[in-house]
Amino acid sequence: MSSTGFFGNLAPVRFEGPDSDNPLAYRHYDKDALILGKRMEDHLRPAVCYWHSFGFSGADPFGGQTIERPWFGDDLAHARVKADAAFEMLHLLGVPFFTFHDRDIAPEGTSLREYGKNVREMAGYLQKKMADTGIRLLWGTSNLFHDRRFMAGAATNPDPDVFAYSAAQVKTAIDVTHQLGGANYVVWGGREGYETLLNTDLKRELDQLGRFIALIVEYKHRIGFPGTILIEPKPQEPTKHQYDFDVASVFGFLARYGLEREVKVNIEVAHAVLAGHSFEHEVALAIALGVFGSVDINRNDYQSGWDTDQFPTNAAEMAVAFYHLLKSGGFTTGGLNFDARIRRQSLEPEDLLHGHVGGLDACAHALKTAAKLIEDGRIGRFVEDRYAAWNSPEGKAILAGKRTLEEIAARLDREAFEPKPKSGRQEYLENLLIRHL
Ligand code: XUL
Ligand code: CO
Repeated sequence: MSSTGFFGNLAPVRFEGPDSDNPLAYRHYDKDALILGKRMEDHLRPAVCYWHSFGFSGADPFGGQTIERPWFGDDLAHARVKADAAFEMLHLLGVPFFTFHDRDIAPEGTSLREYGKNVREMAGYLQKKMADTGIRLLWGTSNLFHDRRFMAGAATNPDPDVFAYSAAQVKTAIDVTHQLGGANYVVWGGREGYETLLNTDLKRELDQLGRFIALIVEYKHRIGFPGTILIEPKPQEPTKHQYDFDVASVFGFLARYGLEREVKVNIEVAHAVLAGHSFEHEVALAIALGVFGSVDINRNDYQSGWDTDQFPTNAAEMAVAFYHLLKSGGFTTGGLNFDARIRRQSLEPEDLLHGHVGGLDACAHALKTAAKLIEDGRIGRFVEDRYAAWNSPEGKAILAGKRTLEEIAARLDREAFEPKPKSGRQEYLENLLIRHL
């Protein structure tokens, strides 16, 4: 691959094993190593995101740009330099997937028509790079939150013209995601929520959003896009309340609009934390409800209260989620997207590599730990034993709806038994997890 010069003489990152002291080597991520009979890369399906990695300028609500990039600029020439650097980084990291918003890959131009033309032009540019390198698209998405036209929502806007504009923009984004063989298409409702109920018709906005997602699903089937449509839950920020709050509320929303078999969730660790949940809770619930799709593996600061999108570092925490994921059979179309950004003081190109190397290594470490827990089998057996009594004829009859409340009460009256509490053994189970780290 020809070098853009941006990464200087940084060499491709290699697996060197847990004893390596090289800060730009993988200590756990060994993509071809077999874990439970499957390559590590095929388990994790890691992806670099375009927006934070190549779009973040370091700006925060208190200050402007700190990070300089040769591709910052609003024309197609800059967009191509950005794409060159992105593919160079994917190559250096040895990561198989990337993700993007329409706005990340192409300049907006002066009209929606020009925007669409730019997005299609850049998709063609990316397609050639993908063919040359074998790098694939985990998902595409559309940015329906940055421009001021979306300030009162995209699909949930009081103005149907904004709904229509958003639909047209999404159509192009799905078209190019399909063209590039994307494994999924993500919907994140950045402005789909409200700032105050004093100006909001909640029911109407939910109906609008339900219709919008249904339009996407209908279109996907019409064009034969084989990927999964994903919704990414987030409780708040930028709006005070986002309708796709968490996995439970997204499931309720999908069920209300008859979409629960068509759409799955893209769970972000940082958003789970903002919702007051743990990452493993969101993953386990999505699996239980049959809507698990993919993961944005960036973590959140536990104190900040806003979305900090940091690279993951805590293998022990992630291992619990990965354990549930592995038990459910692992990813199908989904993967681990690093929707993570370096800090605003991380100015050097190599900081981008440090973030991804450490993040991917933490994920690989968590995967290995989760696999060991499965091989060990004690946690699995403990949970099975814990519910074993439900396999009794009476337990089965209750669940199958073959007992009324009166019949159950009459049995208690007849048999007059006292249930016997059993230890939940949490400390023992937590120690098993730590031992396998
Ligand atoms: C925002 C967020 C988005 C989505 C894609 O918090 O996570 O970047 O992942 O739109
Ligand atoms: Co995200």
